[in-house]
Amino acid sequence: MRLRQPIVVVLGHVDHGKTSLLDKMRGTLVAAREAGGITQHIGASLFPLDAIISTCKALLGEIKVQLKVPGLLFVDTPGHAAFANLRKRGGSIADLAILVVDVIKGIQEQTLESLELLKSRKTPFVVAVNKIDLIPGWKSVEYEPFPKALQRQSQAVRDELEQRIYTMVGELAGLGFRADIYTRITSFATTVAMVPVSAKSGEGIPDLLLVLLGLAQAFMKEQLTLHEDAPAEGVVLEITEEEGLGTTVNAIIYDGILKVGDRIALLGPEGAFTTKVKAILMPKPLDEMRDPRDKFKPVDHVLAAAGLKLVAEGLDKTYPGSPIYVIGQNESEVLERITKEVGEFRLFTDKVGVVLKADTLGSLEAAVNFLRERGVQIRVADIGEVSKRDIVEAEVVRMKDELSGVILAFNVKVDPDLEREANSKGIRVFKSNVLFRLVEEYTSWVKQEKDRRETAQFESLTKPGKIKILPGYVFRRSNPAIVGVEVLGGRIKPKYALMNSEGKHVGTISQIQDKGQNIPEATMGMSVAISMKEPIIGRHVKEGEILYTVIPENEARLLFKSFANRLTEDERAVLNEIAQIIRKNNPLWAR
Ligand SMILES: Nc1nc2c(ncn2[C@@H]2O[C@H](COP(=O)(O)OP(=O)(O)OP(=O)(O)O)[C@@H](O)[C@H]2O)c(=O)[nH]1
Ligand SMILES: [Mg+2]
Repeated sequence: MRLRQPIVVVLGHVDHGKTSLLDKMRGTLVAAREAGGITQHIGASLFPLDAIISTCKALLGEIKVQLKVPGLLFVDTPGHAAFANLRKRGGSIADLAILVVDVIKGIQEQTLESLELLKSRKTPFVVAVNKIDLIPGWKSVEYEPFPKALQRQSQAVRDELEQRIYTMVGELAGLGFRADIYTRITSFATTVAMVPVSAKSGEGIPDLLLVLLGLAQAFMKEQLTLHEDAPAEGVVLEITEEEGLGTTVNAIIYDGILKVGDRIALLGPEGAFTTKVKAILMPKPLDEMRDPRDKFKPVDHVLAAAGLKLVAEGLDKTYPGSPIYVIGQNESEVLERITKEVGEFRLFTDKVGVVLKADTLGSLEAAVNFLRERGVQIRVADIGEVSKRDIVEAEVVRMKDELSGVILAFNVKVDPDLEREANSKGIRVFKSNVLFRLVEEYTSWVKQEKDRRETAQFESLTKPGKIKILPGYVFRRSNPAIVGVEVLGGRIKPKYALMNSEGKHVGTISQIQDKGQNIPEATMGMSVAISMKEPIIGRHVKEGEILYTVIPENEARLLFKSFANRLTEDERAVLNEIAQIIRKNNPLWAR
């Protein structure tokens, strides 16, 4: 059984040191030259096993693990967004990832986004706690293993580092990841290893390489088995124009063998299509490159895992994140597979849901999964800029549900004229390059709008109120009747109808006055004067009588079912009294 190189991806927040870390790792291996150098791939670098081992041995002493993978293929620092494109059905083509976190800055927005992506793609990862040389007082020795480097430091430096790392451990725990410094881990299967490193001076880098190899070795035998004769499977990373070659794609092949002349199936905006591989290009070694335009050397086949450039007709029709499947026996089967695969997240439905646009297949898939996890309905999900058609779709949705009639633009440009057009139709366009911020902006807007609407609806409902006609305070008997009342519970407002304790309507409040001034409402404990056109005091209403506000049944039902928590305690009590009165004749009232 032959194993292939694990594909390793470096991701993390901007400026936390992804590129530097990869460069520094390259640096140590280049130094171990006699062991066979690094092979440059397209968009990736292959660190051969013997070079890694001899580096680690020199620094860490004898290595116990039996290592069988032929090396590590590092995909050149795609960053968190491009990581999404390293997709394959149900996961990532990255076997392992290094999440780089700046020890001074800690976990930041794109770190969170990276963690989300790693979680949703189920990619095992190591946390490189980078820039430890920036801890004040740190004494550097190039490429020293971390435990040794730590011994060299003063107690204050050690405490500072420890405290920063444990803050991070706490944050990771809050996000659902158990993590610890790799030297303290007993089970790498259940705990994320943290390796303190400096991409500047190289401390911790041997440890990082060894932890990666150990993880690959221990947990991924199955996944890393190379099917040497199987038709290749890969993914499009980038589409690039090359002088003299036309449109080419940079791709990673993660299983099987790819040969010149193979027919391959890919995906694009028009759906699945096939083409024939005209050439497979790898980078020329630097010493063979005479002319900077002469960067590539053709090869007739490659085995996984590899980063390469493909030349073929029609590659301008594909997009980043597209699968690449070599067609073996059955072309229609492969096309069907590829179409089905993308059908799960390129959506054109008539659901009442949002319109989602993203820049690549990978980012679209990530966004669809993210929205689904949060229960957001999606009507359309597609790749590309926001278009007139998207506005039309959102408009249709908006007629049924204003809160879903929106456009979410993830990593795509939005033409200002189109956005204005959308806005003029009341359609909001949410845009961001950070997925969880995009979704959070949308969901918190939805929440605010719902709150606002709920408040407006609650305000419009008739509130429970209970008053007593004060004996000796009849200012006018009729036309209109004007009496002094005390509010015993809840509230009264002008235009509220009143009933007596038998449920009989006695009149409607015209005005409420307090010390001769009209007021908009009176609440529990207030004594005020009210005027009513209808009743004659002494005949329809007696001095000292208790009256209640008349609440329409549908409003009462809402108060009971949806707004009970917004009512004050006295309002709730009065509402119950009112219900009891009416239910004597109508037991099902407001139920
Ligand atoms: N002191 C110190 N500086 C570092 C270290 N790693 C990276 N830097 C510096 O941090 C800055 C950002 O490093 P990069 O490697 O470009 O970071 P990146 O994560 O690749 O950044 P983007 O690709 O822009 O997302 C550079 O100025 C580096 O020199 C480190 O370990 N120690
Ligand atoms: Mg970088």
